[in-house]
Amino acid sequence: MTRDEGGDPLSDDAQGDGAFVVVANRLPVDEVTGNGNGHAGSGAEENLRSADGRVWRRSPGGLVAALYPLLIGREHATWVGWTGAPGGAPEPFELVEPAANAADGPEPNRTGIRLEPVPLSQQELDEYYEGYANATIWPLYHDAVQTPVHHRQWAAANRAVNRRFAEAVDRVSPPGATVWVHDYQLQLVPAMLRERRPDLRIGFFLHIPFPPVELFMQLPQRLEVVRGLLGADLVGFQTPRAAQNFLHLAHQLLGVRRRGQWVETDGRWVRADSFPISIDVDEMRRLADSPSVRERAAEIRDELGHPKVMILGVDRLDYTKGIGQRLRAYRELLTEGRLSTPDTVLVQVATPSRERVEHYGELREDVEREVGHINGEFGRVGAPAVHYLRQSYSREELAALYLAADVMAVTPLRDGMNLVAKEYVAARGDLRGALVLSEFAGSALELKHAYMCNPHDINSVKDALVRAVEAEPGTAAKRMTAMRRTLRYHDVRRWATDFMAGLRTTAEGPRQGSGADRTRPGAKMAKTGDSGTTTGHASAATGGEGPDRGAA
Ligand code: ADQ
Repeated sequence: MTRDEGGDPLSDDAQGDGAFVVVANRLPVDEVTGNGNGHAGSGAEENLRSADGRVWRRSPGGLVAALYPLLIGREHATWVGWTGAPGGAPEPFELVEPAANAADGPEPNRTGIRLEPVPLSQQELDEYYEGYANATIWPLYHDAVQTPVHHRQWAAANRAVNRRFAEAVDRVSPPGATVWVHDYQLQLVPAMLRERRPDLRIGFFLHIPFPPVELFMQLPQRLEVVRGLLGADLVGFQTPRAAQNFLHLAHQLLGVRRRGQWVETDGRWVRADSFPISIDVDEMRRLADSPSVRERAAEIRDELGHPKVMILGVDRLDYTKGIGQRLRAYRELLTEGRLSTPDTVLVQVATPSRERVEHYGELREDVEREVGHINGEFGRVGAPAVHYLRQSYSREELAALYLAADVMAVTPLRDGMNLVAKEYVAARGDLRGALVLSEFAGSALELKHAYMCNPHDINSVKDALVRAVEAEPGTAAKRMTAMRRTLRYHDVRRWATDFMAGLRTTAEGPRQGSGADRTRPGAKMAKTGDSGTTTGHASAATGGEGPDRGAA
């Protein structure tokens, strides 16, 4: 997609000269080396090329899918991030695409996206990325469904790498530029950047949940992280609950004055609010409507042996996604005869993810063992009960899988949003298919007509699966229609527009009457430094007014 096709969600951005800098752990591309790295991508995703002739491919993942369409074609767009390979980083470069057809002439098309690579050594990757980001913060922010691991050395590496990112942004940002920092790996960047560049307008968006106060209080670097986020003008979250958790925490931990969605810190007002992310709805619709994808969907059913019911799961292989719970629910349904093979088949696509982090290796073993059990018990020659595909796929193949599936099972134990659920709904222009959705996914707040389940309760997952499988076509179509209506007005452009509009208006601060001033005299707690303790935090951690964990 190009930005010309649907207007520019950032065009009314009046900041500075319109310069726009995105900061994320990863650049939006992977380098294609040798035979193409074995990735099953296709089409435009494999056609990106930098000026020095190196070939790049759009990387898979929620953030990239969301932001790439907003940057492409922009004159002053820089993306600061890591290339994906340890060691020295290449010189900054601009992405270009080969001419799409002869009419474009021999000149490749400029994308306008300047990539500013940030180098990371192998040791930094171990400590900052796999350690602090993915073994400390990730589990802590997902309800501690795995025990967070704390190492002071990881926290030090996190600090050093966040500083390097802030320095890179400082280097590439013209005066008055708008900077949008993304996600849990870079929570210290907003404050580090503000210290160097008070002229910048800084937004931060957290793609994962923000935990309730009592959980967050476990983090040894809790003060540093909250102060880091408060360096932004606008801190965006996926859900209102997450924003409330953060506001409540800032008030409790730092004693900052609060007014509605705003808190005052160092003489500035910072807004925290929810901006639920979405997908490029038109792209998914177009894909699902294309004859080749439709043919491929029919072919998939054919290859599966024409089952009556195809259930689909598509997830990164992550313990938050509830893949184990889903498999267990499916096995019990087969055992009890509420579902049967070969009439029913489960296709589980599990993208390899964070394989060097210990919990992930264990998860993979558990999932593969369970798949083996189910197939051993319920499979037949040529007709396994579970098709387990630990691979990445092209957008086209994913769309075909969505179209082929009667039931889409999205059962995370906790998820910031979950784009797969939205992609499935966007793909089902035929109004067929049913979505089983965890009430602990951010998307459950919008996709209210899904078959909801509590993945912590296997019976609940089983019941939702059976209700979805047995759904009467008219009812399923009504549910799908309602969910598609919601998505139509909440696509990724709307997300970006809302966030950027919110960021612009932070200059005005909270208006009088925009919310109650929740400052309570005496609420301020004594602070003893970044890793120190606070007096009175026990009451903050367990205070009755603290938001609970329920997502829906
Ligand atoms: P993720 O945890 O990665 O994202 P999700 O929101 O589902 O989860 O996004 C995954 C994306 O990767 C989807 O666009 C999906 O199509 C794609 N994908 C999944 N499996 C794939 C495969 N095998 N091959 C190719 N592509 C695949 C994080 C947060 C989420 C939040 C997003 C965006 O954890 O809660 O919704 O960021 O903010």
